[in-house]
Amino acid sequence: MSAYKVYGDSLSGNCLKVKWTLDLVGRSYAWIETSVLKGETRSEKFLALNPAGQVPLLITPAGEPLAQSNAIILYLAEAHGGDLLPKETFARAKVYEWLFWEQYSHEPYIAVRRFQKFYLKKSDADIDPKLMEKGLAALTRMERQLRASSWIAGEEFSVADISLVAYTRAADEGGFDLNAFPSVKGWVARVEERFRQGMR
Ligand SMILES: N[C@@H](CCC(=O)N[C@@H](CS)C(=O)NCC(=O)O)C(=O)O
Repeated sequence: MSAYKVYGDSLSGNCLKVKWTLDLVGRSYAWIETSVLKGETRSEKFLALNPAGQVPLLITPAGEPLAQSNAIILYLAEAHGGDLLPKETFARAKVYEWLFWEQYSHEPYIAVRRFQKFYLKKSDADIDPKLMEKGLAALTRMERQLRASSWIAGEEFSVADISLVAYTRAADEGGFDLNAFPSVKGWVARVEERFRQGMR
């Protein structure tokens, strides 16, 4: 069976979600480095594959393209994931809850501030203050959750942890101090350990 292909930028947390999930489920893949900063996501060739002009983009072994990081990791978990999605319906729905929240209330602030500060080298004064305010609100919500449960969506490790760790682990590059969120910091370490164990 031919392998998956991933068009991804190694600097992007959204793309790393796909890499980590493929590594955890033990599927082989070809990684096609596609640089956002060099504008490679806007080339005619890439737009023909993903008209949204964004990475990550998964190409299945059957040649079908699939975009949106959380859709991709859910697909991989359903297709091969074993224990990356709870079997019980409500527990699974809680995973979806966190995945949708990540895209609406976390990534647009924490990832965007990191991109502007760390990659575009904008000064704090040139960054919309709303990004810090909303990013801190997202980390505060996670801190509360992770004081009460081992993993973000409950007592089982899942694709919600993979999704949320992607930009949380790099939040300091966006100017967020994770020392103020000790439960989040401990969880990041546990998720990273899980990646190391799973990929041995
Ligand atoms: N909601 C999308 C966001 C994808 C996204 O924003 N990708 C960025 C890199 S992290 C990108 O390709 N930007 C290039 C562009 O917009 O031209 C996902 O989760 O996959």
